[in-house]
Amino acid sequence: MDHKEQILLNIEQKKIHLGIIGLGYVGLPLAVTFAGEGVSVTGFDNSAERVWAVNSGSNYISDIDDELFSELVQSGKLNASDNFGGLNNCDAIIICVPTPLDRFKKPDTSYIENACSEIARYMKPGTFICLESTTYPTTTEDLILPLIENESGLKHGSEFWLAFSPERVDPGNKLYNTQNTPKIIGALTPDGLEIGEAVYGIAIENIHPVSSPRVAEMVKILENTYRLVNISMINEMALLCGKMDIDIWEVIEAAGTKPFGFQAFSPGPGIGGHCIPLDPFYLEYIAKKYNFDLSMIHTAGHIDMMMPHRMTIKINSALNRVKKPVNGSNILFLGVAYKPNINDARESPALKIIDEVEAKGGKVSYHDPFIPEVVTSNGLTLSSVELNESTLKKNDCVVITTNHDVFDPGFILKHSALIVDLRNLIKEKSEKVYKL
Ligand code: SAJ
Repeated sequence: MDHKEQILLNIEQKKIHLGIIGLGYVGLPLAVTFAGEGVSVTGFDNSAERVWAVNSGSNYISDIDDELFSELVQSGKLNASDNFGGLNNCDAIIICVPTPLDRFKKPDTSYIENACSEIARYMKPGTFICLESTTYPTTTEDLILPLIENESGLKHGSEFWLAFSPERVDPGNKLYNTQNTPKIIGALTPDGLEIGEAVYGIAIENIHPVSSPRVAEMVKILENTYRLVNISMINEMALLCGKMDIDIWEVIEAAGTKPFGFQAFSPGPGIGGHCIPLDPFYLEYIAKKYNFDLSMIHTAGHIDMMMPHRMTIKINSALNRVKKPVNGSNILFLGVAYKPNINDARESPALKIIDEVEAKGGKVSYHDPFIPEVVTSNGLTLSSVELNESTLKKNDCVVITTNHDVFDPGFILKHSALIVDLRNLIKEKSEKVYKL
């Protein structure tokens, strides 16, 4: 029996051992989904803290059910390790590591390269390897393939197979999860695609194969570029409407009555998260290799980069109308998570606005029920304050930066002297509310 026959048989009998590198908001839900289908899964992560948390059954990803997580760990179906030597026991390895930008907004593929070097060092012949991290098209064929072949001495196509299958995790989404979100996969060979579809078919309901890894890589980055461009576009429209005394929210609601050809996006203080504001710049980067300037991404990025500054000006204008300078005013920010009902503040525009306002002398504080403490990029360490009548009353301005469902608009409106509402939380018209 050759390697391909062997792995397909093991998949069919759910006897494969799956390794997942990177136990973040993508890797851990994926590990739980496979373990929940009876596959034995080892998660690999450099963070001893995360490894300890997994092996002690304490879940740290809010979208995962705590009880299920603990059961899977206790049953031995799911475990974690920071010793990558364990990759030698894996029949299939899925890479879910970060793909950030460096300080110059250029792709940082070091996490992918380090993971692939560990795989090449320990993998056994007959292993299926799939990258899920969002990256620029051609990464799988031009970066990963030669790295693994050279460092492992194994031959792609007969001794290992390589594919790309983008993650589509939407943190906080109660409707769509890892199992029921359609999964795109592209592989370098037909055998690799057949094996990849069989692996993912164990745990995911709907698999959509495409003709190559670069198509799959482009699918994902198109999805996120679509969001960056449209969110930036609606934010710029909101700023114009503010100058023209037009309620952008009324415009969007009315435009939404068109039953075709329009998708509503909500204006906000800027785009947070570790995907939408970053991933498209991987595409802008690789396009230059083909002498192609993706001007839409560049422009959308510029608009988004300016949003926190424009929000600071809005706060300044609101205080100015009640004859108060930013300097010396108490300013309370409601919500620092990058979007509602989640506990993640990465790239959150709220933190960028807090830094700008604090730099102008504002006495800043925040309340976020999901995030007890933050450190801003200027190194400001803040703890979430209680949200009650006295907190609201003692602030000169309350800024709504994230519209968590738990926030009570009526209560906030009643007890605040001045509100800058950047998320359309307060629907009631009021002289003391300034909208985006
Ligand atoms: N935002 C707006 N207006 C909108 C939509 C979003 O201001 O109309 C803001 C949000 O507040 C947030 C940022 O944009 O700060 C990004 O929000 P998001 O939900 O688009 O992004 P993520 O990073 O939480 O998750 C997205 C997934 N979201 C959706 O599909 C709705 C999906 O695009 C990807 O699976 C995921 O990024 C990823 O990993 O790429």
